[in-house]
Amino acid sequence: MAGWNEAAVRRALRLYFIAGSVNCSSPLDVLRAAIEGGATMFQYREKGAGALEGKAKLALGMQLRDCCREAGIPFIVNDDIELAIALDADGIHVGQEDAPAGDIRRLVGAGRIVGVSAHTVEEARQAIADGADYLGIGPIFPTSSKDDARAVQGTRLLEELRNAGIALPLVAIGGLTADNAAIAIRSGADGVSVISAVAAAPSPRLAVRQLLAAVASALQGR
Ligand code: TPS
Repeated sequence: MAGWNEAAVRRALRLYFIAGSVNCSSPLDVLRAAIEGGATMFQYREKGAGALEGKAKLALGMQLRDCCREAGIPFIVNDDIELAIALDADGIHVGQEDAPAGDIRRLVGAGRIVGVSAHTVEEARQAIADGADYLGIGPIFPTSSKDDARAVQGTRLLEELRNAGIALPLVAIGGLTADNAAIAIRSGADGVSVISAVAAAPSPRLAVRQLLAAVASALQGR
């Protein structure tokens, strides 16, 4: 199994696209376009009203996984440990409401990426102690893509974590677009994670390109 060291994870977080069948009518087409645009990582998140279950969830996951494999970008499964293992995913992302990160790390072993959503410095420290490879920090701005999203927190936590000396790869999420991505990067994020800015864009390929350009120039100026 591929080894994902910290530098590789940090690079992959630059433009982390998340989607499932609830976010767009053809996730596979949108993923292909996002990869053409330069997406560096993908999370299969099959959640919300009308989300696929069982065999249909697995079947779409296989297609999306194969697409990521072909492109050489990490394929991450949201929340569902059984699915992550069934799909031989490169990793899994869990929130604070999901299984504890320590349990997830024990179940998936050292070879897979474990990502954890954190909303406070305490949650971040716990996730790191539990063996997280990266943290998802947000929502930075208001989001309509997550029903149970926490309160908007701006860039405060990103700054707090970096000021506290936490060096783990961090990805910003929540309402991010090409117009505001630079703020998150300047505040300490290694990249941005998006659903709607790409999944609902007229051209997902162009949306990714514009996001990447914003991230790259903000990283340079840091
Ligand atoms: C890496 N999460 C927080 S806000 C949000 C999601 C799915 C919606 C963003 O949509 N960090 C990572 N993965 C996750 N699944 C979460 C956090 C949870 P939009 O870009 O449309 O605002």
